[in-house]
Amino acid sequence: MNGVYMNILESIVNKLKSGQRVVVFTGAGVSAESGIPTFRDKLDGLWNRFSAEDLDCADGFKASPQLVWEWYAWRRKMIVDAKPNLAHHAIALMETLVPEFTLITQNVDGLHQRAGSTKVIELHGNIHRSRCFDEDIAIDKWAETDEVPPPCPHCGGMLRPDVVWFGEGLSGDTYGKAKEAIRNCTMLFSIGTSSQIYPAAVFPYEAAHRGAMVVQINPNPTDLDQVTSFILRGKAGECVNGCRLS
Ligand code: BV8
Repeated sequence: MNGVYMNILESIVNKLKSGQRVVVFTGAGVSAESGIPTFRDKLDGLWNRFSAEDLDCADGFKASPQLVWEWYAWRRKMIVDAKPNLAHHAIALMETLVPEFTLITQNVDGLHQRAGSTKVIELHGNIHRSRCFDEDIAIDKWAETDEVPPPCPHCGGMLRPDVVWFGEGLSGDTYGKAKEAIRNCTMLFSIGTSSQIYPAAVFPYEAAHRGAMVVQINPNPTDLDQVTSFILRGKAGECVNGCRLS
């Protein structure tokens, strides 16, 4: 690693070591090295004739509940077969080393929790849970039948994934906790997100405007570059590992 990069890492680690209130904000890029396609990647095979926005909304589900359920089942199986990567593990380690730590993720894959993260705010829900489309109650366990989508064990209505679709509001409690963490943080790492989806995309800007050090980890430029203190232009697994506190 060249001297400039080492100086940047040193500034970041020193800030981390001086007992900061840290937020890590992640998007699909943090799971890319686990083999999970990002939303920027063309969906594989069967799905490459759809865009995520077609499938990732209540209208898409009402129009084709079987197709949308199968899309999520395909993603869920890929995620179950995947493993958390170095970035997930490094973020879980950071949680144990930093006195005040919050992980805010846009991802629904649960890989942060599988790596050991516990202080996780899942802004957009979790693909491993379902909700009854009619009663709107969370359903943790359901019988996979030959009906697709499977029936709600309570009322027999259709199940849907327990995720926030486009056009749906985030849960007030989840959004409120995230806002609180952003309001108080002195340092924010934005890792693997194109910062295009609202209202989540506002969080790093709010942190920067409140004077927090914002570090962006992304192999590609994003709009957030303009307000970041440091940009680590690389893959999450490589960069977060470079910021090892130990
Ligand atoms: C809402 C769950 C209103 C489902 C998802 C202004 C304010 C509020 C809303 C809007 C607004 N303007 C527009 C809207 C509407 C909309 C929106 O944001 N649209 C966009 C297209 C402009 N927002 C909404 O609809 C939200 N709801 O506001 O409702 C409301 C309010 C009250 C009451 C009723 C209604 C809901 C948005 C949530 C949608 N659900 N996910 C599912 O997953 O199936 S969004 C989904 O897409 C993800 O969760 C994530 O948020 C987003 C994808 O973004 P990223 O994670 O950043 O991934 P992406 O692929 O884009 O980028 C990956 C990045 O990683 C890249 O930069 C790449 O370079 C980088 N990368 C690649 N490899 C690596 C890497 N980085 C590091 N390492 C690597 N190896």
